[in-house]
Amino acid sequence: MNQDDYKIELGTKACLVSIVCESFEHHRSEKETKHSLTELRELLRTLGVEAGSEHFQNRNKLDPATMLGKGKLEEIAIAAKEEGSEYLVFDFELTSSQMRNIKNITKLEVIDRCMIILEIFAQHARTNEAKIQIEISRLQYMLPRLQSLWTHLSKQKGGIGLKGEGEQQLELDRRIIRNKIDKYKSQLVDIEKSREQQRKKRQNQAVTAALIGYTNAGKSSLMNKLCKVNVLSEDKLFATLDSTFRTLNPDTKPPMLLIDTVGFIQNLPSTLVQGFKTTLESALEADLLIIVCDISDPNYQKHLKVTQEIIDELNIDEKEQIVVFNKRDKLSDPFLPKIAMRNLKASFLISTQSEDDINDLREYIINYFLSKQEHFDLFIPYQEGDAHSKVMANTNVIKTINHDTGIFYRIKVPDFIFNKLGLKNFILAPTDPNKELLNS
Ligand SMILES: Nc1nc2c(ncn2[C@@H]2O[C@H](COP(=O)(O)OP(=O)(O)OP(=O)(O)O)[C@@H](O)[C@H]2O)c(=O)[nH]1
Ligand SMILES: [Mg+2]
Repeated sequence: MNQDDYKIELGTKACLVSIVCESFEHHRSEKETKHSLTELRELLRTLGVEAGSEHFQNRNKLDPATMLGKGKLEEIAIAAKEEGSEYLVFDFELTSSQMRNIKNITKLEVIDRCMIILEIFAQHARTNEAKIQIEISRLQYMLPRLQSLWTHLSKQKGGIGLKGEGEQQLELDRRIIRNKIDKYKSQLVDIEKSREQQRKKRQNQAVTAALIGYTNAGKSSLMNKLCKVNVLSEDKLFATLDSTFRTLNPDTKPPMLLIDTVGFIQNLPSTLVQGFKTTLESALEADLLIIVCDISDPNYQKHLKVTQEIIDELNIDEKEQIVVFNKRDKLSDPFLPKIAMRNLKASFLISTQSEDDINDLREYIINYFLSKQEHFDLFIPYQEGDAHSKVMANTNVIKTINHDTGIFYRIKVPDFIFNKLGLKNFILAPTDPNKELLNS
């Protein structure tokens, strides 16, 4: 069996199914369940699958075999067939046997939210690393579910059962998949090594801010506008699956870089969380976290919460953060931003469509980084041509005063850069009377 064999066919239609049950470990209120179903609808749209009717059942007790009750499933199956839905998409992770049992009752193809997200990720991955990570996640997801996937396949291929030869084949497939996972993992180790080298290089030569936040918040659009470049931004969930670096301001020294990252979503498949931590690790190197949030989304608070949870999980909660509330052009309630921004230390309300907003934010970020740099006062004799070039090329010159024998400089630069420039001998002593010149 090839993992590409099992795919949701594009252009098909699917019914959305969920449950409200307090004894379910992923229990959500009825309101949250409905919101999540709306998000699932968006995920299906992104994948190119038509979303049909939505169903959920309120239950006191779970049925571990089928989650929802048999009667309810039969009722959903009738509605699905009537509207032409071939799939039932469950908004939570199903086990292999649950999938099989539900399929037996409904006679419809059964998939879950995880599989939808995995499919979207697979469609959108661009770099080799992202592709491999998603392949690993897909295989890990498939491994315990092979049997039910096999039933689906054998039906597709003309009803070959799963007896005898089928069982052997299944075992063989499991082994092939495990081997593939191992192979991909070792490829990833190699890629991560070279990524680590690039990261070290960048850390020494640049300061970075990472754009992070819920999927579709507008991170890539913001990156495009702030850096005046073109990173793919689309009204699709998970348009960006790789970390992309761009220069925010080429005139500052060292250059300031922005990192665009993969979007977050609630209930990310557990197999993907691990894989994608690597992609998000580029945020680990950032000096500043810019959390982007679509304030026009009714669930913006939930989105912020999910983002904060992932920040905590990555152990980067100590980093300095600013929150950028985006899409203010879509807001109708003028009080909402006041409420949203009330308890936040540094926050902005912007629209990526407003040039003024973008300019203000860019200025804030640049000033933030400049404020973190240190002042150095230097005197460099004229004959030290090399030192003058280093100052001009690697530091932000705030002030210069020409003297008979050389130049006084006041520069701003992070100390880790200054220490490497070999200019320490030219630093003016704190008591040097010429310091007054630079202060004036
Ligand atoms: N109305 C409005 N739409 C915006 C604004 N900013 C971005 N968008 C739209 O929102 C959609 C998503 O934008 P992206 O920049 O792709 O979002 P993202 O956060 O990078 O999404 P992922 O890569 O999926 O995580 C696109 O259709 C953008 O055109 C804004 O300020 N106002
Ligand atoms: Mg993006």
